[in-house]
Amino acid sequence: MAAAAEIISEMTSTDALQVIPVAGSIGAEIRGVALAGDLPQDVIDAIRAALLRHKVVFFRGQHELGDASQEAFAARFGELQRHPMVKAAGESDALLELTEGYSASVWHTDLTFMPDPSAFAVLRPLELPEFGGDTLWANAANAYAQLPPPLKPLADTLWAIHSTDYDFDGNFSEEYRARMRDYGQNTKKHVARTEHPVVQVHPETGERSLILGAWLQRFVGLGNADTAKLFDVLQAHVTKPENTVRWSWRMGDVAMWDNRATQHRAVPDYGEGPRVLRRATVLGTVPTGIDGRQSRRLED
Ligand SMILES: O=C(O)CCC(=O)C(=O)O
Ligand SMILES: [Fe+2]
Repeated sequence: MAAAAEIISEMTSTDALQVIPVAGSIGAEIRGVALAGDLPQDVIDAIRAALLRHKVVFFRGQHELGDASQEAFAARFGELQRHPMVKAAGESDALLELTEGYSASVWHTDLTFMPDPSAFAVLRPLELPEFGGDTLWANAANAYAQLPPPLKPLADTLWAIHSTDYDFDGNFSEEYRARMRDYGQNTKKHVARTEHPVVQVHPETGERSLILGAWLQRFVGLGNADTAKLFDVLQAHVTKPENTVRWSWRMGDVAMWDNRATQHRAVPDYGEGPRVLRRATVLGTVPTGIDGRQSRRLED
């Protein structure tokens, strides 16, 4: 693997930092950094650069990282975003806990029902099953870049309504829904609905990404049947295996992804668990389409 390693040179505190791609389209492991420490700004900048390029980065052996230091590390990349519906985990201020009860086992981009979905997420395991329970990420920028030419103009003009209806349609366990802040277990209610461009321009890289995912309820101007078929056509370009990376978790691992250029999902192949992870989320900006129009929250 040494040949594949990009050693980030011109930096002082980052001499030990290595960025090693782990798949062809997306994903790199970063070695030589302890996330629980008080990291110098050039290390944070190097991590951010690797993240923008590789879309998801992985760190091993971060056993020192706890709730507070996970939050503190994430906060180096921007303002923390609390989940709008789910209480923070344990004593933490802003961490979302993912357990067997919360099935993230469908492809999604986080928080797309919001007008300002997250920019970054930092995820670490607290308990892992003996086998299975991997996480997959897909490169949404490559998916757009590699769309067959006749599909590009179609995607370019599409907008979609993303809604929390998904959360109330039986997709999450009762245990999980019971943890939803201020909402009754069986309430069917729009907590948030937002209209987003399907092709979004990344605020930092300028790359275009195909943003779809589980909260996408309907394409604007199309009914449910056409939405379902067109969704499948576009989504297949995002999730094809060669556009993804699959991570087999070990204790001490940390994954961090750029939510503006990816989708991800858990693989529920580990029986009854236990499988517990905690996520810190960094607030993003309001997405912009290629014509410069921005996403907008829909009122009921
Ligand atoms: O449980 C997983 O592997 C993925 C969790 C997830 O979707 C998230 O942390 O945003
Ligand atoms: Fe997620």
